[in-house]
Parts: sequence; C-alpha cells; structure tokens
Amino acid sequence: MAVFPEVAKIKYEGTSSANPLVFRYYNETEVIEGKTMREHLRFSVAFWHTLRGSGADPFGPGTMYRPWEGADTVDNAINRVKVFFEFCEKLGAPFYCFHDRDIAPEGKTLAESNKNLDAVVKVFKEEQDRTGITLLWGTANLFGNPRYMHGAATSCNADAFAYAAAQVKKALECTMFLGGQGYTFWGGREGYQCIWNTDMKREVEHLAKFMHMAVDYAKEIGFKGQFYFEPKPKEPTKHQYDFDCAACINFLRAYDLDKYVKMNIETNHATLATHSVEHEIDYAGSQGFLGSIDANAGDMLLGWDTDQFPTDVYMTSKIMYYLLKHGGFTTGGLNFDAKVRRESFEPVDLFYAHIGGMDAFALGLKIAVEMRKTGELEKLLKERYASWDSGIGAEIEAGKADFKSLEKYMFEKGEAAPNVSGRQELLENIVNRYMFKS
Ligand code: XLS
Ligand code: NI
Ligand code: NI
Repeated sequence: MAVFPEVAKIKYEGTSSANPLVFRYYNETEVIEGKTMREHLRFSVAFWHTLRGSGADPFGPGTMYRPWEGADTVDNAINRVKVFFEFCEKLGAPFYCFHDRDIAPEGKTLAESNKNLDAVVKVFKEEQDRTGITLLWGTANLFGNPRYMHGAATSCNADAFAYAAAQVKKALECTMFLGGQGYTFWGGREGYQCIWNTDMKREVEHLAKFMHMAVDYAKEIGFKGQFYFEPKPKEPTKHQYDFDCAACINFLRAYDLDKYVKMNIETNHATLATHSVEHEIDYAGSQGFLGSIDANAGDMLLGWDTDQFPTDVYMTSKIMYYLLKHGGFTTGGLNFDAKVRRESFEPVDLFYAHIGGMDAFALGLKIAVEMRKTGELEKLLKERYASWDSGIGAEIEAGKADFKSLEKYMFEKGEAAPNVSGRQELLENIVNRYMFKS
C-alpha cells in the first residue's frame, strides 16, 4: 500500500504550471552542455533528515506526523526503507545517503548492531535493484552515542577510537555492498571545547591515523568509492578540526591523505565558517579537492546549522556556476542535507521541500549555463588579470624572474602601471541581468 497516496510521481510541467507537486524547472532528461539535468545535478535524499528527522529541538520533542513509524525495531527499520524508496521514486531522485545508525537500530553490543545493520542493508539492496536508485555515499554516526562524548577518532579514550574504527569498518562494507560511490567523514565531535584539557597535536594525529586506516581497509576490500571530508567550523564542538576547506586540505596534505580524500562542502557549514558556499567550492575546486555538495541553506539571522532546504536561486546559480567551472561532479552529487521546519510536520511537506530544492538547483543550472555561454563575466575577469598574460607578468608566471630582475625592471620603469577598475558593481549588475529576465 502506498504511504504517500496523495502524491503521484512528480512530473516536469514547466513554468506555466502552478501545481505545487510538479517540477517547473527540473526536467531530468533535458540536455544541457552535453549532459542531462539528472547527470549534472545528481540529486540525493538524506535518510537521516527525511526519514529520521523528528522535529525535536532543545525546547521540545518531535512534532512530525509519520503514520508509518513504530517502535525502534529492525522490523520497523525495514518498513522505513520501503517508505523511503517510495518517496525517492515518486520524487525521481537518483541517489541517497545514510549514516549506519539512521537506518538500523543500535544494539546492546557491536555484534548486535552489525546484525541489525545487515538485516536492513539487505532490504536496501533489494529496493535499489527494484528501483535503480543508488547510494551516493555512506557514513557512520560517530557522535550520537555517549561513548563519543569526547569525540571518536580524536577522543581521549582509546576505546572510543577503537569502537569508531570497528563502526567505520562495517559502514564501509555496507557502503561497498550497496555500490556506494563514496564515503564521508564528518567530524561530529572531532574538535574540542576546552584547551586546558586538550592535547591538540595528539588528537589531530589520531584523526589522520584513523583516516589512513579507513583508506587502507578500503583498499583491502576493494572499495573503489571516493572518500570525502566534510568541513564544519563548530557545532557540536566549539573548535572543530575540519573548520573549512582550507583547514581540511591543509590537514589532508600534512598527513599524506590528499590522494584519497576530497571535500564534501555543505552550504550552511560554509556560512558558519563565515565563508560563502561558492567560496568553498572555488577554493576546493582550484586545489583539486572538489568532491560532493551537501545542499542546504542557513538563515542569515541565526548563528547555527539550521539545515534548511535551499530555495534561493541566487545561491544555487552561484553554486552551479562554480561547480561547472571546476568540471561538475564525477562521484559526488547534490545531497539534500536539509530538514523541513518543525512546524512543517505533514508528510507532504517532505515533497514540497525536495521539489523546491530541486527546482531551485535546476533553474540555477540554467542560469549558470547562460552566464558561461556568453562568457561575459569570464571576459571581464580575464581582463582584470591581463597584466599577467604578457610582458613582466608572463615572465613571472613562467618562473623567469627573481627579486633582482624585478628590481632592475622597476628601476628602469620608475613606477608601476596604473591599476584597472575592479568593476564589482558592473559585474553584479550583469549577474542580475541573467538572474531576472522580466
Ligand atoms: C552535520 C553534517 C552531517 C554530515 C554527515 O552537520 O552535515 O549531516 O553530512 O555526517
Ligand atoms: Ni552534511
Ligand atoms: Ni549541517
């Protein structure tokens, strides 16, 4: 029996439609720059928010009306998988992501937890085979259980590290069994609250050791998926070691992990780090570390990870512009790490939320492609750096200059050439022209 009887398969109807349960922009088979929209955007549904988000906040319990829910048993977990696949099928999302503990109840022992996981993962596989929907990336919840109060890989308690290692081992096996294209590390509590009780050097080294163990085990079992590291500057800890892309990439390079791990960039985490998401994408992309995106949005007036659905087309256009600039996705995708508001408690709200996010990205893709096609922005950007294309600039870039030759050059010239305008306002006006056609 259908769990969402009032919702049929979400179709593309175009911009003339006012039906809230259709796509107005996301036309999965439409070809843009040689790829279908489906291939460009690689949408993924996050199991933890969409099926496990209860709406609880620090001031009150969950509010979500989920008629299919029951006790925290394996049977109910299996039923949830079927609900999930009905949802993804109706939505037309090709991928999904999960944490080990979202999909199956934690047992009293590790062995029992693994047994529960096996029973549920088996049903995921059946549903994947039935629908063609597949796993974008898997991950392990290394932050919820109280054993991880001091962190997992960075815990002061060596047993917490050992437990986390066993958990990730199993999560990698499950991810591989499901044909997952990646595996994500997010430092749930890999950071600290108080410097007086923290041996930072030791903790960071342990984190590197942990990731190396994961990489080694992946090689051993033949898991070919891409590893991702997901930056977040704070929450739950005050200082997270995975602060932003720059901090993560420095860590990966310092500990010889750069060959194996790329970035999974989340919008709301970027803004918590006082960056924009496009800054993080361009930074990671230009360093060769762009992997995947956790698509969501924060709230300008709130200082925490609100994980809202992205509907701001200005933002999605920028994301798509910089994503295309760096060649688009290979293994990654747009994973909606986003939750409906506590007040949006009906099941149908899950559809409105995802449809809105998918349409915002589809429109963003179209706008970004237009901006790239005319090359108007690119041309102004290139002009700004023209002094590097010939003469002394080209010599410096080619490694043919040094301090002495540059001093000689300036002695002869006397003064630097005049600067050119940054044209910020002009550029922003041009962007608005692409954004708003009427
Ligand atoms: C939490 C993170 C988390 C990761 C996966 O803030 O975004 O959901 O994406 O562990
Ligand atoms: Ni995330
Ligand atoms: Ni988040």
